[in-house]
Amino acid sequence: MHVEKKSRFVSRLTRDTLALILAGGRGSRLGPLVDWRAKPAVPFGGKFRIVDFPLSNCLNSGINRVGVTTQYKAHSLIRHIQRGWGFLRGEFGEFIELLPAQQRLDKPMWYSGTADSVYQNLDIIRSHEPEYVLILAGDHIYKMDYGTMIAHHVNHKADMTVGCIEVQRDLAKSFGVMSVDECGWVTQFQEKPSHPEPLPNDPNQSLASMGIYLFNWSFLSEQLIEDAKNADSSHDFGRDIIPRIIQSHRVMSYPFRDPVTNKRAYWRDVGTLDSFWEANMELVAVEPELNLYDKEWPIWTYQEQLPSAKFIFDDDGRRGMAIDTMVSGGCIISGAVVKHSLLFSNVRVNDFSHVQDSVILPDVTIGKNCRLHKTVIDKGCRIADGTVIGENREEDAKRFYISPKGVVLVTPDMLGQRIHSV
Ligand code: ADQ
Ligand code: ADP
Repeated sequence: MHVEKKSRFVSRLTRDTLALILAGGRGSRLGPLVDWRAKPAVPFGGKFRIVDFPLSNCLNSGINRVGVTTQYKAHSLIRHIQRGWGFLRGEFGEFIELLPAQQRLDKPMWYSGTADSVYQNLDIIRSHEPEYVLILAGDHIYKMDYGTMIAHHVNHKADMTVGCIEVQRDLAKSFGVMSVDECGWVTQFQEKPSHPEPLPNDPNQSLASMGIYLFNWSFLSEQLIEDAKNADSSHDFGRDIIPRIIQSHRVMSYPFRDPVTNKRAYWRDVGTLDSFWEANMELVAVEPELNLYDKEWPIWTYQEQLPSAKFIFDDDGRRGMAIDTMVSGGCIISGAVVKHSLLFSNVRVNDFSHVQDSVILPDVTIGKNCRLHKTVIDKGCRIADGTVIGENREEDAKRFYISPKGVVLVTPDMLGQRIHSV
């Protein structure tokens, strides 16, 4: 197809698409980091929240009609979206709409599964008259042009298309695992199988669903109405809908590849504390796989207006410094050393302290003479002078949460510092 015609074809498809970001799951594998906020609202990468990634992907792909379904602990997620994403122009038909589980229809229930969260909003989706509905998870870090996926779907005349990526077979148990034929049609789909099917050409890899689904609107609506009548269904796309429809309908796969290298693209499910810590740490590498400095694909967010980061010699002439570290606005490192770490906004690190391999969320103060190693410090913590974390597992386990790979998570609740709002 001629290039100009092709890009007009894609932009028409993205205009005809409504995206729904599912942001209502419990996400309990992130431990106490999600005690008080939904997973998509967890801060990531210095100044973002996880949900900024699928939202930015939508806008950068030309999809300007987006609904976000919310339920558990939605307060900070809603506040973030209202503050940061209110710039779309309603008069041009653009919006980001919050869809809280509000017992619409006459169901006396919250959203029971991912499919139910869409089903309960069918009338709202219908009112926007989309041609295609793109369903996205609210908890993945990646940069993806959904336009090429929609074009792939339309070119194959599919009823539904599932975004997929190769993963190590031993990690595939936590995903939906699929098999495809030589043309890419999905022939098998198992949600979180205990023995994941390997790829035909590589016994160590499996093909995982990214939890990204594109549907023709009329087909989606029929399937959800059908599923809602089924008392045995858990109303989940991965568990119920996909395994059922691949028997009788055209379900296509869309392998997510880097548009430049055509190799497997960057995609991280930051669902556990270890994967959250690792994905943040990857960003401080000299050449991280995820380029946040890419002007062609900006990640939008809400951020407070803050002064620049500052590094101070203390009274004894001790140098405040940060090496292999990302330091956000409002931070002050005073006579302390920070190595291979990521400091979010408004972090203070005081004299003689040493921070290494750590992810420090916004508004944290680290006192004097502290040593922190391999930690995640939640928003708002005040670490007292002389605190040592990450050197003695037994001691840490008495007060803090330790992940399987030894990352120590500290929250304000663990320090007795949260002002209870209820
Ligand atoms: P999981 O990530 O385990 O697997 P799930 O917990 O259902 O699936 O979460 C998917 C998304 O939907 C998350 O963003 C979550 O917040 C949201 N969500 C979950 N329950 C919801 C509800 N009741 N209401 C609203 N939103 C809800 C899924 C797929 C797998 C796939 C992986 C990829 O089921 O097949 O491999 O995603 O990570
Ligand atoms: P974020 O860190 O995501 O910006 P907040 O710190 O503002 O979120 O907290 C999210 C929500 O959880 C707020 O409504 C807050 O009042 C509530 N919250 C946080 N901690 C507690 C607690 N210990 N008890 C009750 N509510 C809490």
